[in-house]
Amino acid sequence: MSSKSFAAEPFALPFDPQRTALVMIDMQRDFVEPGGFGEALGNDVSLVRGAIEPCKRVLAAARAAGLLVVHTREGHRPDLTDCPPAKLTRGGETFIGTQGPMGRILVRGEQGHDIIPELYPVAGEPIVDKPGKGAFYQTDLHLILQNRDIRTLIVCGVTTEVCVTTTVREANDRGFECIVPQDCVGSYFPAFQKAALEMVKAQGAIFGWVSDSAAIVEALRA
Ligand code: C5J
Repeated sequence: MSSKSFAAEPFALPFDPQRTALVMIDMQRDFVEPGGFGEALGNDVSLVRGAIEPCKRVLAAARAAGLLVVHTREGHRPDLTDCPPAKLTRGGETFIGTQGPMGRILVRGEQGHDIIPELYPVAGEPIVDKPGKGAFYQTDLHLILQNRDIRTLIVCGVTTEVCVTTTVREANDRGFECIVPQDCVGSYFPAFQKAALEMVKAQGAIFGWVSDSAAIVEALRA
């Protein structure tokens, strides 16, 4: 057992840096910049942008500590054959695949689908393209983590109550221990942010731990 641990709620989480990965969920222009999918759905993207700077600090610390860093992107093939009809026309409106200021919304290869420059992957960091909210669904993320014998996931990104906690739930069921730095995740709905984080750590870490960027950076540097 490693002597390192993350300060967290509901209790400290021991970790081994060689078996820990940072998973950066969907920090794409489509979710955090005006003109993308998030805004098309009627959201104020300024609400999620507060996560960018803390994510930058955790990303830098993870890279310096030699952690595996994985980035995910939500989006679809240009012909939308991997987009379920129910997702395409959710709420009676069609946004996915339509033209926006950053190209076709939530379509792979378009400017809006790309990761924001502040958190851009560097060579050697896998990028996992996912058609759904969970990062394990119809992707090779599990295989990538298994091949590196990863056990602990630091999960950052957007949005907290959608793709972040869907992924944490999927990971927990697959035997990973997940820690979510609360300032590194963002929601368009402050009440959902609060409730989603409460749910993660409730009942003795029912599906994960909650911490913050300062505690993660400190533990990675120790
Ligand atoms: C959403 C996501 N909110 N990345 N996607 O539709 O959370």
